[in-house]
Amino acid sequence: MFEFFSTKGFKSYVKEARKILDGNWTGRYTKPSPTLYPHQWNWDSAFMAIGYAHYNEDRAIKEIHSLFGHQWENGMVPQIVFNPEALGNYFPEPDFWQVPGGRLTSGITMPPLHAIACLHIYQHAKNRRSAHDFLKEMYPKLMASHRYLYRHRDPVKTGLVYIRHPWESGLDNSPSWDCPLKNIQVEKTGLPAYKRKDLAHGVPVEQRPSNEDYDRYVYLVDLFRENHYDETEIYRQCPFLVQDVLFNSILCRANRDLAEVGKIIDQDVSEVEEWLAQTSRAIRERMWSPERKQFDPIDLITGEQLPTATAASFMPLFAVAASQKQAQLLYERLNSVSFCALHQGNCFTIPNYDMARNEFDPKNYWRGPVWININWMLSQGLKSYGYREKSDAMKKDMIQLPVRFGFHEYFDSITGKGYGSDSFGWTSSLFIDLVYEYYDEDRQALNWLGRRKSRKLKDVKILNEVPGVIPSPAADLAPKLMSSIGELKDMFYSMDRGLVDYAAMKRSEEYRSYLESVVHLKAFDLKGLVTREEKLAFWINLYNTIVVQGIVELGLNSSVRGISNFFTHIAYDIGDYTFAPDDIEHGILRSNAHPPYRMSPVFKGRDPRRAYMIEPMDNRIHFALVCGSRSCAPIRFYEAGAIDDQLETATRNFINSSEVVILPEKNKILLSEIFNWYKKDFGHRRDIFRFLRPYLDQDEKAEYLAEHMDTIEVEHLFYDWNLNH
Ligand code: 9WN
Repeated sequence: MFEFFSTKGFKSYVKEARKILDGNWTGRYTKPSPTLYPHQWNWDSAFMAIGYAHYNEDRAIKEIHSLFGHQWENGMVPQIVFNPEALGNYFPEPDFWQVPGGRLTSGITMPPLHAIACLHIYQHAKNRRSAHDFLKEMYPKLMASHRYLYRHRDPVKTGLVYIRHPWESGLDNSPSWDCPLKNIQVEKTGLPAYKRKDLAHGVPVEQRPSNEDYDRYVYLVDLFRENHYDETEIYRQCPFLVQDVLFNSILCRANRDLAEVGKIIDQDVSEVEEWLAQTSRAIRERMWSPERKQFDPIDLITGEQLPTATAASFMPLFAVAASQKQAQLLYERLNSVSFCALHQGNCFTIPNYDMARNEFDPKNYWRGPVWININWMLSQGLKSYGYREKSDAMKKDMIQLPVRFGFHEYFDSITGKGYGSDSFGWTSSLFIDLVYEYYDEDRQALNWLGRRKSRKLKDVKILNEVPGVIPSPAADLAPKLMSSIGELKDMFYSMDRGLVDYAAMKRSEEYRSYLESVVHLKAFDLKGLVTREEKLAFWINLYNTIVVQGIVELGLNSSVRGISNFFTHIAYDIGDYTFAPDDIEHGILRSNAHPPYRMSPVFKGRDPRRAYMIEPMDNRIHFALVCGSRSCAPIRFYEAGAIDDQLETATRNFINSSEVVILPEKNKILLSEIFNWYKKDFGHRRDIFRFLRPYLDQDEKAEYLAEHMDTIEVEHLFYDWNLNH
């Protein structure tokens, strides 16, 4: 296996993302989308600034300034700042809100992400001095916005603030609000006349909130308007008052960052620290549901928790408010089939709603699709608690979604298809942030490998030596080994949680007995393998076996990237010779072809192992080896008698997975890096297309490829180094 962490190719997508942001930029703020959302939105602006911070500090600062330029006297930062030049295309606009003083804003707020964005701007600033001035200017405004929340949205001092409209949550039609909204009795005749405008921009109705939802949204706005936006009155009368997990978690994290901001500019931060302590305690103690082992919002009208199954309930990870024990339980749920586990096929990172529930809808807005902003926050939260592998896998998925499917508002959690608006602001800006961070981590990883030589195995580590066990010949050794590996997988790998308990595996009796059988490879007579089929099955199985054993022995966390020379420095002694995974792959199975980016073949000169090369090579082996791609077929036992069918199936599965994506609308085909690394085996573009053709499901995309073989643009996807289990 060839190991190279490739980031090439993203630059063009970063360019595309920047172009989208340029297109949505109005000179003062960035529209969330070109037509659906023409005004300035509260938390969108924070997400935009986070992306801009990497390459256009000035714009990041202007974005925040523009929003806070419309902060209310009571400190509230409004959900929408309307652009007078863009009125007429959105509902509701100022004529409907009628907020005091004729302000051009809505009369509600949104999750307070701005302290987080301001700190991020400062941390990435090239011009530290002007960023310092920016923090000085923003600090009192941010303080006023948090003070507003604690004063007006937590009147009985619980440490948790309430939202009074689903739009304030940012997740408008989240299933979490079904119950409290249903409790609002709306008489159609009592509602002011209104016309939805969100359905006039080409987004299908099934991807947007329902009319029943809109009636209630309007009902609540009407109530605020009638009460002249008086918070005390609204608190008395509003039928929707919810302490939301996402809102409070963001506030908690924003307090943390605001305290940091205050310290940078030498302020007394005791008030913020008090808020931080109160809210994180209240999240931990009052929002936690011990029975459901999750965080749930609290409905202040009924006084009850609202049992939910949305991604918002994991948000205390982002706040760093969950205890270690709570975080572990959250992780187990988050990394399960309900929310797309590591290595699980047919899903893309965390959807907004439990995929196992009846109400789950992969297309409808906040009722199932994947949202980049939610995943961005959760991946940071997971990293803070040490769930690095999951956090990294999420980052890759977040990068891959727009690369494969475009810069959409949200994505189908099963197919990845983009929905809602295209050219979406925060998808573009957070993509930029992720790629910048990814490049950075990549650079650090490479430096780290260079510096820390100890993570390289110095000598070849023979994995089939057990003191006291004498090798003896056995003809059915290979099938025995595979069934023994299968047993280990059944016992120690949990598919729904995506976890492998390597430590327990290593301690187990089953592993000991597996080790004892692998010793006998030393007495195995390779000449006993006569037919091409026998040889193929034997070597593929052996390759897959040694990789799994290598991971267990070296204590790697299911990714071979933990050791820089993994594929050359673990080996089995077989008969008179030693074989590392690279010897098996490139020497035997690829007929001694050069490993990619290496100058010489693995068997040099008269290496006697050349006698076992399989010629001609069968390029389908690439889809049968434990290749590290989550879309690979699971490790299976290959049998000489069925090897051709099995390789056909493995190839077909791979080619129809997300490793080969045809995008007719972009005249592009995205191909796994495997086709790039192994040009020697697959040839160049036309040869690759010819190879793909018989395997591709016969649909319009396959037809498109057949008709555009000469003009279609090829791009390569980056490689996921997590093992396929
Ligand atoms: C209402 C702008 C906003 C996001 C929200 C998202 C959606 C508005 C709408 O669009 O809400 O605020 O009209 O649907 O739910 O999170 O900020 O992108």
